[in-house]
Amino acid sequence: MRTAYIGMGGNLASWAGAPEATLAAATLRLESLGRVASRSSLYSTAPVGFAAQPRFMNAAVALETGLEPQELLDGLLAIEQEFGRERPADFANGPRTLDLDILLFGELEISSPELVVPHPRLAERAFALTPLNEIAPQAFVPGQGQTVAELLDRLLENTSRGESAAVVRIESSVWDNWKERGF
Ligand code: PH2
Ligand code: MG
Ligand code: MG
Repeated sequence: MRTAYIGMGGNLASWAGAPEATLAAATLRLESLGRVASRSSLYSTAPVGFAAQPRFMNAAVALETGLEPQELLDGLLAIEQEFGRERPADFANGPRTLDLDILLFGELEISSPELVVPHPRLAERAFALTPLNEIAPQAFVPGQGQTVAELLDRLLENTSRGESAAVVRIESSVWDNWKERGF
């Protein structure tokens, strides 16, 4: 068994409802791939990469799993599809119902055409590092030689003030009660 840290994001409604409901419902579906050992809070985040789209909801989940990396990736892509994820070939950072990314997979380093772990842009992305830091500050990020908490400190030092609206923790009863909604 290993612990995989999954970054979740979305900024379009799905059949489950608004993005926070999609993330809650997707967490339930993650239990088909392992055991959800912990979850971060929910964050409202400014879009990165392509600005003219709604804000995202982001969160991170620790998943204890016996799956191999490619099996986990296949499972995550299938869950994205269940929630209506579309992938236009010419529009990489556009709006989506659900994105499930493997941020870390134990201390594995993977570099295949389908999958790169740790996530190659983790160290640059406060919307991924902030929720991850909540549940795994001491997790070691192979390739960076630093922990999650150290990477987030470094990122925030290099981020100008005035960007405090970029990642905002949100109270959400749908997210808190993910097991009770009965999606
Ligand atoms: N995901 C992206 C690109 N930009 N911005 C935010 N705020 N949150 C995301 O999850 C996100 C993004 C590509 O996966
Ligand atoms: Mg992503
Ligand atoms: Mg993705």
